[in-house]
Amino acid sequence: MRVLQTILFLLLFISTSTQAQSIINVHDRTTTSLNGTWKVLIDPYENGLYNYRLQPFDEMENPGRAAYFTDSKQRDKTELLEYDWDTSPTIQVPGDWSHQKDEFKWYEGTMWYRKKFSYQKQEGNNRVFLHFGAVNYYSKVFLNGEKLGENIGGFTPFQFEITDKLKEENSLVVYVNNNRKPEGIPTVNTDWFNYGGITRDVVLIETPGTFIEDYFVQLNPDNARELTGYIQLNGVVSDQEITIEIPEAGVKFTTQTNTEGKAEFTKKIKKLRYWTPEDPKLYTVNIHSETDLVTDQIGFRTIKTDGPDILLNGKSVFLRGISIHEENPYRVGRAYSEADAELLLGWAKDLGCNFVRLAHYPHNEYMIEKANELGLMVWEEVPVYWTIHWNNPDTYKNASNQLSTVINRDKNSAATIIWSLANETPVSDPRNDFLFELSKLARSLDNTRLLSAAMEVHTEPDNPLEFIVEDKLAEFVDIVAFNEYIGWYNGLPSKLENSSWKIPYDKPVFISEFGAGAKAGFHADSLTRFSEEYQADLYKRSITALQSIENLRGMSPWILVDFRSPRRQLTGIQDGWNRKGLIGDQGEKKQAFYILQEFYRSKASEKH
Ligand code: GCB
Repeated sequence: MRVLQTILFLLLFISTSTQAQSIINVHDRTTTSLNGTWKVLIDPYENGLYNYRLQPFDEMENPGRAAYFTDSKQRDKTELLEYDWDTSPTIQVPGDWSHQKDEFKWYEGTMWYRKKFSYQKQEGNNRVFLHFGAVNYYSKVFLNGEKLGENIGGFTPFQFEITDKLKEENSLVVYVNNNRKPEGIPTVNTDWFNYGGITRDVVLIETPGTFIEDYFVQLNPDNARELTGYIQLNGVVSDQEITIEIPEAGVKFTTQTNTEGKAEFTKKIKKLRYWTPEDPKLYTVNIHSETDLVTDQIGFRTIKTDGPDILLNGKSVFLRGISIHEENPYRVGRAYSEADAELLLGWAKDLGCNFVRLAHYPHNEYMIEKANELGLMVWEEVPVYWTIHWNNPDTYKNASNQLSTVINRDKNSAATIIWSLANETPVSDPRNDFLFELSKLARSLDNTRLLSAAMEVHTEPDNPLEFIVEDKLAEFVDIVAFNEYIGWYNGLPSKLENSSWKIPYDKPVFISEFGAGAKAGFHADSLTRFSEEYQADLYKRSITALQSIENLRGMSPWILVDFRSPRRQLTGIQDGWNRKGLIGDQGEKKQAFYILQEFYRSKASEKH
């Protein structure tokens, strides 16, 4: 029976995992920003989407003027029209709605956005794409009253070609719904704030008729003297000459596209200055096709594991990490800009990190670009978090779409060394099948990075001090990562002193979370919950205890900065914030920040 179930499930998985692609490296393309002031209509009853018989306007041939996406305006005083975009309020894009207006703070539901814009193509046969960095969570996009399509997932890019749909004056209307859904990725239950809205940049990308849609330029993971990858054209595609050039490295060669517009290559190269945290060298890479040129800044490195070691360019590294949510505490809201990335990653550098875990969903592209520039290795994650619907093929399709979209977006990022499949998911056969399929998908898309997932520890009744990591998932990832909260959710920090570990895998071990809550500026003895002293003591003891794990090759404690979470209601202490940050919501460094900083400084000066 179980075998049959599994086969059926896998068939469903396989038949539902094809994806549409977004153009990569958006920041180096010809773009026009649609960021700025947008009109909004709050629509809890979805009046703009359904008539009073609950029939959806976007599935009707003639939706009529009541549908908000038709952007209609009262014709004369006799017409009854119960919305008016021109007099509706405004909001800034990018940016979540939750913290732009007080009345939107706790709102979960539908909000409509409208932007009017005019656009002139630079050249007659150029093409134009409408690209969204991310919209949380579910969106439908309409241009000049016509539906372009939909997207599910709040942290990944999507786009539509609008070449033939553009007019001189355009009305772009976006339906955004951030309702949490049991079958969603993430599901209804998380420990972060459900910021709604168009949370990342919106741009028009103009390309030549035939353009470089995608490319993968990486070192062969088994041979650092070899460059491998592909270029993918979109348009008139076969028999086109492609030139790849890395001027500073003296690399220049040509290759030819096949009938699908793909040009694969393998090229011997001289030794490069490999990307490392100490020397985050990025090379200018020019890719020319007969009609297009794309320039990117790419670092080159290899990353592998060998038994318990993580080898960066063949040398064992210890990942001095920290977990980060995509939030700017000063603005109280989703982080989305280059300045936000500088703030967050600047703090991580100050802490002595060479690694960041970008939890629990794909962060924006500025974070990835800055990490490449600053020399921070990156763990990227998809929001397969806690208890999701493992048996639902749509849930799998959603997860696999988010995973393949982020891999597609960041596959040339040297900093990105780990794709994480999940966080603290409860062990069961359907969960193992689901994650095994995701792991195969990730490996099929990218063989140049490592896989991991944040797993859990457990104890047996006869020995409550022996912490065990035994999980089928550990067998098909490269790094055995787990979260542990000994001393916070599990006893007091002194419990760490007598703890021992059973982790029966010949693989690197990584502690993806440990931590304790502390309100910045609250001082008491080290047994008082939420005092800085408690948190600092837990950090001291954790650092000592974790080092007794033989295969330990890194950690990313929870978390860099306090972040908003509706689960955290303790008045006067939490006030809606998860207080496990090493930095408070006003940028105050807590005592534990300095404990970890000292440990990381001493680790950095160790010779391997
Ligand atoms: C965890 C979760 C993280 C939470 C954290 C906490 O294990 O992975 O998302 O925020 O614990 O603070 O409880």
